[in-house]
Amino acid sequence: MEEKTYACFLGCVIPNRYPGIELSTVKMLRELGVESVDMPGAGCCPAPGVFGSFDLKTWLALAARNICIAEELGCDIMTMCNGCYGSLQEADHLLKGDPLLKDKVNEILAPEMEYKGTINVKHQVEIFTDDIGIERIKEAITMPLDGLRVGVHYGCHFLKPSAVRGHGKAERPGMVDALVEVTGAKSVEYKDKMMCCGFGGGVRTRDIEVALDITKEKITNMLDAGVDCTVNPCASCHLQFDRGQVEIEHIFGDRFNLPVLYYSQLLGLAMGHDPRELGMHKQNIPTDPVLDKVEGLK
Ligand code: 9S8
Ligand code: 9S8
Ligand code: COM
Repeated sequence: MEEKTYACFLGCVIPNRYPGIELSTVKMLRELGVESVDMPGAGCCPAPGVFGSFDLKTWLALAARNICIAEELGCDIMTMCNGCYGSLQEADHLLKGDPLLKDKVNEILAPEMEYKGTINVKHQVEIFTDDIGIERIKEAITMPLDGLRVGVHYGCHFLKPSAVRGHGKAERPGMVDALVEVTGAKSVEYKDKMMCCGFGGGVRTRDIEVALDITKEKITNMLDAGVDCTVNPCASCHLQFDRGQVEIEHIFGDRFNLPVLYYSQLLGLAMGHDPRELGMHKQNIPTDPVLDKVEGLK
């Protein structure tokens, strides 16, 4: 694999709430030969379901501004949140395919910036799968997570709209399941696996009870299938499942205690790292049950 450096797009949730997502991603990618650099001055992506629902022109110009920062760095963008990926990948796709739209956006960005269309936007899952590859990850596993039952949650924006994202099979994807299973864990099938976590499209902001009711249903479906934890590739889904369980207890009285791991945290455990090095102690729901389940962890 040729060595590659990505511009690391953090978005809002990771620096403000889940530093462990950045920490574990940057660490694991580096160990697997992929470097990343900061994006000075980057802002909100902006969130597709929130900004996009109000004003598409503003959404597009702000997304293009972030892409310009990576163009100046000369790097493709790496995202760790489906919403950030959704906004930046889609904005890039629209601008590359429509010169008139590009001119309009550049009028807004001028004179400070100009979108040129010289880089690509990637999701962490694509970097692990396509740049690094399952075989190379397999060689790096020193602490196989045998016996661990995982409920994989993909989230909506990574796969949809499928014509724009281009991963195919939006209803039966396999990418994250394969990345989970290479660690030795089992990706367990459960009811309505492809359902939203409840966060999306501004639902969480508009009506937290409706959002959490959806989250509660997803967690119940996973627990019914006998999972030990849930694993996601999206900072916003991560927040909705982790912080969401505290809010669910507060609003509905149900206490689930289902450990929530971001994908690179799961991989980090399998690559022999201590949970603290992966920022897992910074979360709301204790992740100890995962450590108890796998012999040798802790
Ligand atoms: S940035 Fe601002 S709100 Fe968020 S984390 Fe992901 S989506 Fe993009
Ligand atoms: S947050 Fe992440 S991608 Fe979304 S819209 Fe439905 S699911 Fe959870
Ligand atoms: C979810 C982002 S990842 S948003 O709520 O749809 O904007």
